[in-house]
Amino acid sequence: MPASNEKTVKVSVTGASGQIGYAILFRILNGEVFGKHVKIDLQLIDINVDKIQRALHGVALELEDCAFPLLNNLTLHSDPHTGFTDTEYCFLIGAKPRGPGMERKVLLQANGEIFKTQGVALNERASRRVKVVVVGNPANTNAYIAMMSAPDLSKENFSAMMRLDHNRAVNQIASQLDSNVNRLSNICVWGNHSPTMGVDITNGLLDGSNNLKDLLNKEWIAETLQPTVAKRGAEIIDQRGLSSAASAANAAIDHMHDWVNGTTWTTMGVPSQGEYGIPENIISGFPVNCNGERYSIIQNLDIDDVLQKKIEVSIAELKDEQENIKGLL
Ligand code: NAX
Repeated sequence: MPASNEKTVKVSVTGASGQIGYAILFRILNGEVFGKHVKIDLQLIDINVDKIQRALHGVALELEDCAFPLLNNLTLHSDPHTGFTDTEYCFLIGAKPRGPGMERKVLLQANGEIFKTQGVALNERASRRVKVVVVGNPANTNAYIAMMSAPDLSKENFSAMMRLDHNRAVNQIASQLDSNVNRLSNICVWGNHSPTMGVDITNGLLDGSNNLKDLLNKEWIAETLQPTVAKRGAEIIDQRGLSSAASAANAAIDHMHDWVNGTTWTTMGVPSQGEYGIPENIISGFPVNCNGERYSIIQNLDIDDVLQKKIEVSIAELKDEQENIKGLL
């Protein structure tokens, strides 16, 4: 018999039969986001094309076959309105991939329409406390579109995943220092989830007290760290023949886990309220703390000229993306 005080959360995942979906669902049901004692009503959403819906049914069969004790209820949807009903935690992963020769503008438009529909559905159906992380690319602008299409929800409900860039940076730094990632703190990534993002180690620490600024040289940061993180996605496609999936799923789990459970100093893509001169509503990577309920952007940090220039370039790219989808909103 379940204990009467047992908690159940409602979680929605779009693009559930895709690569990242396949890598994330089993971990969510294993308790890696909400804990080992929180039951889950899982609402899976993918588009209504026969082959894809069959694939989604196949994923559902496998989820059932895991006999996860935390799985309370599993439902499959092609309509986000039903898939988002009362949802409290939402992973927006599904998006249209960039086809060969497809212009970025065309991709922005196609995905813009998807995220507008999903924003409207969240506005109508989701819990007012819903936490949304957008993974589908272009993640920051898709999150902006969903947020602007959901006027009855708080802007704080929406975020974009910058955690993969963050994790990539942390791993590179740990490896350069021949250290462990656990010994590093206060690192973040600013701007867009794209090669323009800016890795920031200005406040970074090793073992809580040694400044990374004193341990890493400027040339390595500019010539190795920054480009390695910027091009990592392309490097993985080149080597694996497919885009990053398990590491992206892992980053989405880290993102939601820390938002739900609290943390100090991580990176989230969240709407600006004018912090650091970044225009209002631009969804940029920021250093944040989370208190288990809400995130807060860390204020009053020093930004040197090199980083400032990088942030400006990345924000200009985000403004350009917004300009391209203006007609949708
Ligand atoms: P896949 O093509 O394997 O899967 C995408 C799934 O989304 C498919 O099953 C598709 O049918 C579904 N889908 C498409 N439109 C939908 C809609 N309107 N509603 C619901 N489902 C829909 O892609 P995958 O490798 O899983 O990547 C998913 C997205 O993540 C892509 O946009 C990708 O570019 C993006 N990524 C974002 C990252 C980030 O750091 N923010 C990193 C990894 C990844 O590249």
